[in-house]
Amino acid sequence: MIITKEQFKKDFEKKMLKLYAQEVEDSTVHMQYFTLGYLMKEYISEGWAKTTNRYTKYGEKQVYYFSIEFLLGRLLASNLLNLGIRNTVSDALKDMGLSLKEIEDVEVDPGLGNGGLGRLAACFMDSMASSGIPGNGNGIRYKYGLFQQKIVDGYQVELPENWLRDDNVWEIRKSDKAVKVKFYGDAWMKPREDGSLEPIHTDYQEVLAVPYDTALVGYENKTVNTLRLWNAEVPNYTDDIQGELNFNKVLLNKREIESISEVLYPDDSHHEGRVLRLKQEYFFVSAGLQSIVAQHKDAGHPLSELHNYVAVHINDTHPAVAIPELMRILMDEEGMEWAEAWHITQNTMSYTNHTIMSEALEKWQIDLFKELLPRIYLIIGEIDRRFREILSSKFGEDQNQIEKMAIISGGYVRMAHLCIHGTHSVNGVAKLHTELLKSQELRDFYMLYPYKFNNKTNGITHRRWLMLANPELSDLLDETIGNSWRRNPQDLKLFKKYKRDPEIQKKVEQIKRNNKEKLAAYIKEKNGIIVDPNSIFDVHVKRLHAYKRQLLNALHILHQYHEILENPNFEMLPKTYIFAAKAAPGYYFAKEIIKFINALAEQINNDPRVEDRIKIVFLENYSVTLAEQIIPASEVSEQISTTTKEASGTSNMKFMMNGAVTLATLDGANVEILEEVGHPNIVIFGMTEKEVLNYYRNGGYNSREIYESDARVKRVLDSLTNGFIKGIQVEGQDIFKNLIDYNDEFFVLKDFDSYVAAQKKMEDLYRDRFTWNKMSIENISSSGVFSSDVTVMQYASGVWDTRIIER
Ligand code: RUG
Repeated sequence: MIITKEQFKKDFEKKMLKLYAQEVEDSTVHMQYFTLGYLMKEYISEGWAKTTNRYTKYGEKQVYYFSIEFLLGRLLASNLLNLGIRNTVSDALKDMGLSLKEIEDVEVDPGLGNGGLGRLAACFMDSMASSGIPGNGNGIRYKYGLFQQKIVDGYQVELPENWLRDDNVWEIRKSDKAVKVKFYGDAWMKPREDGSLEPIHTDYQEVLAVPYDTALVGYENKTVNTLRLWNAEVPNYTDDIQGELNFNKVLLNKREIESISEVLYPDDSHHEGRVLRLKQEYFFVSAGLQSIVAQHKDAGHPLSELHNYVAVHINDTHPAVAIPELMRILMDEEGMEWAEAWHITQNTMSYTNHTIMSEALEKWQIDLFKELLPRIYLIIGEIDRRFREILSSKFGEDQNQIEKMAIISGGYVRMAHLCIHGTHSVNGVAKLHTELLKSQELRDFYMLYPYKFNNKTNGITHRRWLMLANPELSDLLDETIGNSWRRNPQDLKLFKKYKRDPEIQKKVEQIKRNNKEKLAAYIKEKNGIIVDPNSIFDVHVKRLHAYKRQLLNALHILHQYHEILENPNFEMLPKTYIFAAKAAPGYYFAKEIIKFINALAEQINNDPRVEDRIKIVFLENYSVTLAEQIIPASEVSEQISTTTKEASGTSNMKFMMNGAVTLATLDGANVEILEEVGHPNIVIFGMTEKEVLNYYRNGGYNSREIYESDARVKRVLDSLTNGFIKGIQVEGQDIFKNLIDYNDEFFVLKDFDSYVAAQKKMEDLYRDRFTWNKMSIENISSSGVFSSDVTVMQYASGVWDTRIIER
């Protein structure tokens, strides 16, 4: 959009007056944020309405991305950027004596996600809008996000993440678009006179799903897509209650109903928690599909053509109930026959798998499922019966094979199996991951449906992760290669020709230095730790999980500490190890690793013998906004998961785009990063995929042997249990047990030696400034292929069959 400074100032002053009855000069920064936010929403609204009308008018096929998480990050800065008015607004505010940066800092990160899965969904939303793809998000409007992490005495403490405490300027409540979702009750098939069967569902509980819409603004184009998040509310009982509900009962019901959209990933270690999770999943899926079908009918399109107008993407198995729910709507509400409904459903739905970790491939106990979703269970039963017929025709009497692949088996409903059978496309999120799905985890399904399997390597939006997070580097890119990379991120490769240019190298180094200084100031303010911007910033930020091996990193630091104590003249470049990670509340071992890292930090940071050669920082409450600050200041990107375990990773892409060098196992998208940058520009270590698979298949790994034969490993592990590291009596024992008595499931000790060597190699490379800066530039200029703009275009043409609209 085009707006002059003067016009903006007038609008801003008027809006402030309207909202707060106050002049700008008397306003607080809080008021300024809300004024600017609401004004932006006004600016966006015209384009938003036009886009929605355009989609309806031209009957364009629309994508609906169903996801349990959307980890959006702050929206003010990205909306200003995408509207193309960030500089104008910043200048205008400056004229008024205000600071855009300070105003942007008021915004609270939406608590709508946890990690890579949700962040990917957010990147896709930005990229779809920016690429002119008609793409909408569909999810839950959680009142509280995952949790707010505090570190107290080294331990993770979880507090409610009350992100909606103040107004959320970006959303619009659409009460008139509310729908009802049914839980519990009795469902059966009643014979009609003509012999056909009528589905009956009685005595159900109704929940009102009220949508809140948020605009997804495309980058300097005319597209504004919609993220629709559903809020669970008590229906207006006056029409359908026969007076038997007393006030207390209503209140009780209210609590139960509202809890559906209360928190992300409720604790599922007990029955009630598991019921709540399934409730959440069906809630947003049913509401989303009801509204999609209603819109489709309103536009006058025939239902038999739904799949030509609508693509529903199932992001991980959480929205898998979309398959039987669409069947229910088409059959029970629209009177369609099974065969036609199934054809439409399969052709509408596509599925992305994000992990080979079996614990994340959801399955539900039959009893729980049947009680909560009786009608949906009947439909899945029929899908399973028909699927078993297909399997019988392939595998004859091989009952084992049939049970292995069935959807309902062994007392469970298996959601991944449902997804593969009920969709037309199944994709993994990096080449290695997809190959592993095809050859290992989902091999039987690949044999059955080879044509459904495809790879779509993840991506990240360069607008947030480069343009917004690293404005200085963005300016340098504009100065050197022009600004075409902003619209076409693959043009970042033009920057490669500067890799040996001493002047540009110096500028890249200076930009990194400036970002490091800013992060150092943040660390000082938050953690009270003084870190040296001349030290190497070695960064490990992601969810805390044993397979991501924050433990390997911490054990290596402990090893370095021993080296220093043993040899006070031990030579090493000063290093600042930065961690940030949330552990799932019920994941005890992950929390112990957090405590271990903090205990290590406490001891090493305060040991004068270390002479500041090592500093460890654990930044609490990792979030998108924090990542935007950490990543541009990072030099070493720790991507050290056990090979085969990380489906893709996306922070690896963000780091390289900001000039960090990756220290990696050949896992997930690290493999493709290596393909892009080449061996001289990345440091690879650790077991290969074949080795890992061999060990898992044939055994033979004995972690105790390593402990007993490698003196460094022994020294490190013993110091976990002998009181050498203070304050980890319990944690130290547990970590020791995990690595030795339980044989180190994630090969931490097996990879220890090569990790130590890789760290050493990194340090040597860093010493040579020319080489390091060259590597850094190679990484930046090779990162364009990892823009999610590229990924969503691949989905659009290969999976969703959507067109790009620029009208
Ligand atoms: O762990 C994976 C990451 O490797 C991947 O990059 C990301 C996006 O595809 O998804 C993460 N993931 C997987 N998050 N949750 C799961 C399993 O439910």
